[in-house]
Amino acid sequence: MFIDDVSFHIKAGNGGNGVVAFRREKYVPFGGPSGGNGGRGGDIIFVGDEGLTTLLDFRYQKLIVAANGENGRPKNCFGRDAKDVYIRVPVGSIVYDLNNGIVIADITKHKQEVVVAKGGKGGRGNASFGTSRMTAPEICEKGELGEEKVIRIELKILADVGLVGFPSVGKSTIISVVSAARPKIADYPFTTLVPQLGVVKVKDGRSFVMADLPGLIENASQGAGLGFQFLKHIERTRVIVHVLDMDSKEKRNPYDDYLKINKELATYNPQLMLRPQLIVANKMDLPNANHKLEQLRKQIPDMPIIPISAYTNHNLDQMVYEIANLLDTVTIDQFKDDLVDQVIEYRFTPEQAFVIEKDEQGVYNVSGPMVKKFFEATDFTRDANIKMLARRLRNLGVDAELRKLGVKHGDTVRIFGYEFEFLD
Ligand SMILES: Nc1nc2c(ncn2[C@@H]2O[C@H](COP(=O)(O)OP(=O)(O)OP(=O)(O)O)[C@@H](O)[C@H]2O)c(=O)[nH]1
Ligand SMILES: [Mg+2]
Repeated sequence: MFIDDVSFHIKAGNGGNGVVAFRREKYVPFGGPSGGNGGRGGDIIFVGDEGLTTLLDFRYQKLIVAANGENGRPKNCFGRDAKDVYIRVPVGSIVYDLNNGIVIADITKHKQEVVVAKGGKGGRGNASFGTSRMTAPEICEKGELGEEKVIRIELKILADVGLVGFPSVGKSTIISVVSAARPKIADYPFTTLVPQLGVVKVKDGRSFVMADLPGLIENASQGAGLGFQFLKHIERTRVIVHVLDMDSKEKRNPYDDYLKINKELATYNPQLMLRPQLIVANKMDLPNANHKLEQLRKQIPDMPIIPISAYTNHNLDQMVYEIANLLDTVTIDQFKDDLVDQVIEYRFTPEQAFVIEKDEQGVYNVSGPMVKKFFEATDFTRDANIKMLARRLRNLGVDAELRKLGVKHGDTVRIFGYEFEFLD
């Protein structure tokens, strides 16, 4: 089965907590703070793998988690960092964050690595807070939470050239004679159910990747046949090779086929019509083929048409050569815009400051990623930690901003659901 669209949950590891501890050893006169830091939570990293061609492995996947970092321990022992989790995905995978629809990874190369969920940093233990003025700090941080996302992976296979055409025109036969790919070949429609990739070597040393795609029929762009699911795979090819059967048993005419397939491509995505196209007139060994080729040349005088027979291997070298020449005139970047609407490089949460909003009850709501980070790092069971949070918010400018907004002694300030009294 060919699976090219899956969604599931991912959760990177939380950072381990820092701890509070003091050294109390027999012969050490001044036992200082000795609580170690927590370890880092594991990242979830996607890696491009050219050996994979479908997302089948993810079919039953609901959740991928990375382990949490270990908590810090006394005697300055740091918690161990958790192992990162590496997940292999096929080259051509586009990863979306379903919360905002943004593309968080576009895996286009073998072994390309992208962190799709970042593990939390470990919290600091009290040993990290000791200074000459504060020799016995009772503060420690909780580990940062690992990122959690619902993602969708869409696979759009990557090939230089895509073979398109009606079923049974000979697409699979062509790829089988010009590359090492061995797809199933038969004279019934929709023999090919899964895109097949093959590397084609040109005699002059050039090479390119060809994709044999399942056959298209009229209204494929509306979902007829298998077409729709596979039309998207054409989007990422640089050159479209349009294969025509020059003597179809089904009494179809090559020119009509040509128009119909182009109409489906245009309906699916008008940008596809800007893609360089080359017509391959196949099955030239059949009796009526020469006559039909003459006609076709008159009907489409401005398009290059290459007559071949995949069956007798006639003219294959020329076909391969022409495809390679056409490929040399286009770079994938020319199509970048219509490939993925909005690609962003993976970035850590922007550490912007904070937002304060006053609601009808006169409560000041403080939010923002930085505040959230401090808040989550706070272990509220220790007074010293709460004081540290207050100090951090003050340093961030939260107090000053609250005052600007008119906060008074005794007013309520809400931070992520927790309410505090503002004390001046
Ligand atoms: N006579 C002749 N028959 C051919 C030629 N190329 C392919 N065929 C035959 O046409 C039939 C269909 O070939 P396929 O390669 O499976 O066609 P396809 O376009 O991949 O078809 P789908 O996968 O169903 O879309 C098979 O019986 C082939 O043997 C050719 O050059 N000449
Ligand atoms: Mg086929």
